[in-house]
Amino acid sequence: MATLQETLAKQIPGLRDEVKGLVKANGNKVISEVTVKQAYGGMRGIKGLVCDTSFVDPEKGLIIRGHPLLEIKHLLPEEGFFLLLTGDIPDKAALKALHDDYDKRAGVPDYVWKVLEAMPEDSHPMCMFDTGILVMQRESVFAKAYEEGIQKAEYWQPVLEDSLTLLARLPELAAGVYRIRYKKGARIPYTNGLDWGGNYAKMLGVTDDESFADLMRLYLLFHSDHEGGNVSAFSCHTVASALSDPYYAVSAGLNGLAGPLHGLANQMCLKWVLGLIDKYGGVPTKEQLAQMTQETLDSGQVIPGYGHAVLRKTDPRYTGFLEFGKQHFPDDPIFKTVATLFEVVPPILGKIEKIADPWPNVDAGSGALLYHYGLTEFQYYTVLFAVSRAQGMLSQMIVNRALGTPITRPKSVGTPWVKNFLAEQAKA
Ligand code: AMX
Repeated sequence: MATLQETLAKQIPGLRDEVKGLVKANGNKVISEVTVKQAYGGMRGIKGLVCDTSFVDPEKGLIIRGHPLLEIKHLLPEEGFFLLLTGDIPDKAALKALHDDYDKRAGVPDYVWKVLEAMPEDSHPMCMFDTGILVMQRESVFAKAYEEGIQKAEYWQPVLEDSLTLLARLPELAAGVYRIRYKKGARIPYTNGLDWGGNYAKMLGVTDDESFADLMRLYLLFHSDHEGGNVSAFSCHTVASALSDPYYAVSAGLNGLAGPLHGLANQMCLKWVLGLIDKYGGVPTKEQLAQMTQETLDSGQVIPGYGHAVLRKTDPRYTGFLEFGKQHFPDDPIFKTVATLFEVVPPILGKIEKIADPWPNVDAGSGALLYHYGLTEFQYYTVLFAVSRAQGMLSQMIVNRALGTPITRPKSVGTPWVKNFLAEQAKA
């Protein structure tokens, strides 16, 4: 089978023709309407973006290029990246070529470590990770090619180059952030010939337990993409649409991921669960969990790890993590608490009319698994999410540059405009 680069080069002309033809023949057909509520409400549900890498079905959850996530959970995350980008699962030779390519590109430059080591000790790991990415921006081959006058039809090639370099380096950067921020001793070097998730697990240096590497592989696959409209993907998309290079754009997306309603929810979730165990001196009973859920809601806070803007059923990513925990350490107290919350929280949230989705999302369970292996610094958890999500953001970016997607610029209106529009409508 062809390499990633060759596969894309073969696919792109046909993809361009297909989209061009679609728009030419149907450009004025309406696929979505916008209500006043949507305009004021985070544009929820408006179909105004195209994303071919993945789709989130409200009932079934994440579908990557037609494959429901739990049906492909055996894939390595880098196989998932190949799939996101091309729609094909790589065969052995194509995967080996990708691994060899990563091996050649790996190696976070020394100047990055100097910057990170100079940051204040209480810096958030997400800020350090993002900073590391931004500092490497000077290496962007896309930015250089653009300056030198590259043709629009070729943009995707240096964007792919930057993407592969970034992906090759992100596990090392993220592991380095962990070891610097939490004073874990010398950084552990990248190992040539080891897969992406296995390498990351090794460089973190948390445990030698091989099942931790399996968890990392699962984690890095599960968080990789969630269609185009979530905060990180959409932010990244908007920034990249200005032809900012992948370093700038991924960093922008990850700044959104660092919000507590998005990727930071996994940190918040574990903090909440640990607080529950601490309060009750062990695994709380169902009654105690119900009481604390109610108290958290009454204090005006959200229950982290529950609810979703698109999903209306249990997130299959949560189901996958729950299965992993049940298989490897069903009696771990934190895992047990997380599993019991699944029985307790949805009926309570389900009774609150305004909550559209009472079910657990990806962040409800992942932290308990990481904690079990000794990765207890939960402020760090969003960095793991970030390494994974970079694969989705970059795949979407490469496709968009291949298609020549223009700069993002929706129209905004003011409240007087809305009032006037409604008054005119009432008259008509
Ligand atoms: N606990 C308490 N209240 C919740 C809730 C939860 N888990 N989920 C939703 N609500 C509330 C909202 O805060 C909102 O209240 P408001 O009208 O008073 O502001 C109301 O219910 C309606 O919200 P919604 O339409 O159901 O959800 P949304 O699309 O606006 O927001 C999300 C989705 C994820 C931000 C929200 O469910 C939430 O805050 N969940 C907790 C945080 C979390 O787990 N985030 C991670 C999401 C997955 C990810 O990106 N990693």
